[in-house]
Amino acid sequence: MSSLSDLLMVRLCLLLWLLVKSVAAPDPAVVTMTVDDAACDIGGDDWRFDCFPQGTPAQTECEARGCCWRPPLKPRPPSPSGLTVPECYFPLDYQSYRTQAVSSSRGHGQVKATLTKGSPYPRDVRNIQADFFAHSTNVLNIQIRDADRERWEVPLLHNRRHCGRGQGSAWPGHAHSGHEMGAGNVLTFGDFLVTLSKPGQPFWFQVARTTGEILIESTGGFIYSDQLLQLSTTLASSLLYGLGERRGGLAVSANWTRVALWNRDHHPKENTNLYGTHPFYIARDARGWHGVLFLSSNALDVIVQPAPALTWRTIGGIFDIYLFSGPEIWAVTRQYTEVVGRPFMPPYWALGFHLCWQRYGTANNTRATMDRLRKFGIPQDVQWNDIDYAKGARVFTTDTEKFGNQVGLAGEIHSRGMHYIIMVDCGISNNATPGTYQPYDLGRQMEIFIKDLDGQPLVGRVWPGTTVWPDFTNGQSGRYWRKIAGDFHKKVAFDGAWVDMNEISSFADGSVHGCDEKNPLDVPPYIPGIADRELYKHSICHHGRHAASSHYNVHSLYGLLEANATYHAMLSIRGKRTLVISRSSFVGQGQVSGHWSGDNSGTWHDMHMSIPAMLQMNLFGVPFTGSDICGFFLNATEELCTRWHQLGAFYVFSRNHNSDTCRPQDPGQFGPASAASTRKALLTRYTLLPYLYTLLFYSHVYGDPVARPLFFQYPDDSRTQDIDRQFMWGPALLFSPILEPKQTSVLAYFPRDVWFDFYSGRRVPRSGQVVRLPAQYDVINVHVRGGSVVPMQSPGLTTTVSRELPFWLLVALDDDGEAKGQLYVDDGESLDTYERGLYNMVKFETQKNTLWSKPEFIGYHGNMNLSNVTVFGLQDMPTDVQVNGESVIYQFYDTVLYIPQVKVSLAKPFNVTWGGSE
Ligand code: MIG
Repeated sequence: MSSLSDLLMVRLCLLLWLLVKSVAAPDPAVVTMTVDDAACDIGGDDWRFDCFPQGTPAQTECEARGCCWRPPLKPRPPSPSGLTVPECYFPLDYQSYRTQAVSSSRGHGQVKATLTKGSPYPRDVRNIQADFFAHSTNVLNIQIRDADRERWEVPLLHNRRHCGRGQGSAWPGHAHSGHEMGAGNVLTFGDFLVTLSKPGQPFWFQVARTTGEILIESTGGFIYSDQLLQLSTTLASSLLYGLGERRGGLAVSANWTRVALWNRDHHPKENTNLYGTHPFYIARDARGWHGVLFLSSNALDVIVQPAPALTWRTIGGIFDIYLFSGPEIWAVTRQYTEVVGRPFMPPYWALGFHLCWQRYGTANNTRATMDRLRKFGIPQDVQWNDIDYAKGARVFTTDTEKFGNQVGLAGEIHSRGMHYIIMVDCGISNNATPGTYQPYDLGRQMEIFIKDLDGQPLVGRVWPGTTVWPDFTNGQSGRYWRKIAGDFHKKVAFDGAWVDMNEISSFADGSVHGCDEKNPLDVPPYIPGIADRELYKHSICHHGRHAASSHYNVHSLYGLLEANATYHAMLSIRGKRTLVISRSSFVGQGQVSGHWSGDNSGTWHDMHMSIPAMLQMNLFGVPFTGSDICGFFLNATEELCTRWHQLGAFYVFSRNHNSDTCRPQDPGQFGPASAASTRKALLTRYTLLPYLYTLLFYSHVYGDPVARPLFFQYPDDSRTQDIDRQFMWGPALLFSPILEPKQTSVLAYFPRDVWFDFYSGRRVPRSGQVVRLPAQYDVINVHVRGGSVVPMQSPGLTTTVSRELPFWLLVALDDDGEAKGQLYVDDGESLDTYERGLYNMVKFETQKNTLWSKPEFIGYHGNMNLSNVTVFGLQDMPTDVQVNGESVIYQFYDTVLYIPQVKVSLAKPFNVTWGGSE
């Protein structure tokens, strides 16, 4: 890999070359195809930007594109994602657009540029307009549009101006951003310094922080054609995270990685596109961290190469790029979620344990699984039913003959203090007798379905046979969905919805009639490196018509739009918070739903991969995420399933789900030893729910990840960079699960800090290194960071019970004897409790042998009883312990102080002191 000075050299060369060329070059609109030899000496393989992503071209084909064709200087085998050093690459002087004019006004800079060299793709955009907006002090938005006509633009659910062409004044806050502009082509927007190309020069830009660090700089062959848009930029370092939904390690390797993004019903597998699209990365730079979002709903290739540099290549829409200045890593996720939307606040019950199986088949079998958990004393809050509840798999119907009494089942689940979630597929059967299936009849009447070219609903095939799909970009779709969900809810009182198959997934590729091979929406000139290299494979035709645009443009947004409609329908039907879990996801998904990682398998590898799957979604502002515990496909062994429940007990979204082809795998299926282990892990989870809920609250308000990679908490410790076998909840808890068979111990890395075993309070003797921890069959290692106050609660078998039990506090002291923490409490289900002030926020601080509570806001009047305080990390046994000045009983073992009868209300200030030795 190149050293820093090499990189600087290359950048300088590139810049000089561009300047020289821009002076010397003849007038625009001349399409020359001769390639200057010197322009092909670009300073090494790492800087080759692929000019022929279709495959390996012949030299003549390559040179016909005005590109350089040379074997790599150092040939290398393809990377795991199939890339290697391109033979055909852009020359240094590849000029596609020439700058015509640069202008700026407060908070806005603009470049107009004109095509000088046609790209190899049909329908180049001739005149482009690049707008640079200060979205806020720390968010810069770059939009490059066709100056002459409108193109597809992604409508974000939140905080987004109206789609419109080029007007600068855009959205609230814009006009007030109050940032000063520099002179000429160097502009200042809040934290950003933007340098733009000058008239006559090739179109080019660079974004740095005002503190000097270059974040991105355009390079390597800019293309803006109708169905191929490409922009390469330098990267500030080769350490970057994000770019999902993607299976694999957390960090994205800069060693020729291609991440293809296109929502697809595909079981999680490395190096292919999965259910969701999140073209967002967080990268290290010279000062800290910054983030970049490439907001596109069209199929994408993202290529990362060792220069380090990154290429965004998409097949529609406009260039719409957001930069987030950080510089702290947590600031990046806050800035990102400020733009794309912050996560919904889940109901408290959603934090409990969830259980599902695709093959219960009947209400009685569903009840039996809950009974089995009860028998073993295993907590459970939510019972689910898959599509087998529905008659002929038609959503919003219940199969009373086959499935039995679903209405009664829902009632019984509620009477147990539990909640009920059902599957809601988006494919609506079109083959029922007219007048018998309201979702179809009403949808036809309202003309709600996605249309084929002939104006009739586009027909594909899912579980109920042939189906059509609601168009959630249709202005009436919310009303439609609310009506059919609401009518069904009058019978079966479900509390949340599981939206599946919404990539869109169809068993008939394209439609029951296939697609139109000649239609460039179905078969575009270039298809990114997605599975099967076919856009509509296992989906619907991309010429399909939505109110907003073609399916070609809307496809990857569909799951977000459906989840949004479902979320709002459920809120209005129940008048309370709900839980929507969606398989397909897009930028901003966290506002309306959680996510599970789809059809994984019962293998140790899948279990391991569930950790980065959850952590990446947390970085994307979709905290409520987990994987099917024990795996969906394949039979999980007792050992795997036992270990998996230990890990899954600490997914933010904790659910065991299983396919219809597998043996049952609920936690009661594997005998007493396994059940006891699962019970223990889940009781630990339930004990920690007040802390988890507080984290979800912070996520709702600030967008902070709930489950966190170690690097997020310790970004300056390079040893945390690739850790994906451990993870944290917020800043206080560290989980180190067993991820391999036949182990009784686990290697865990402890960043330099104070750490205590959660169960015993014993301090981990060393940190800043890997430690071997015992992990018997019924143990998952959980550690608490010294310096934290963790709010807890006596566990119950449901949250309905546990919410009424007393709170506990765990005080883990750091080396100065200090600790801090927060507790957020509300009724767990009313809407907008924070926004309406119906909550409590209590802060805790420990200093000099005293724990103080500070109720900062009290607006909720339910259970706030505190019964126990435990302190980890004391040097000496106290001789007296007092609560609000009154001596109380206590116990002391080793370095741990237990105070069992605190008996105060967390809604009022109190203090606990453990004195004596001073
Ligand atoms: O084609 O509803 O990922 O969790 O059990 C399979 C049946 C359809 C896929 C989901 C899975 C669910 C299954 N669904």
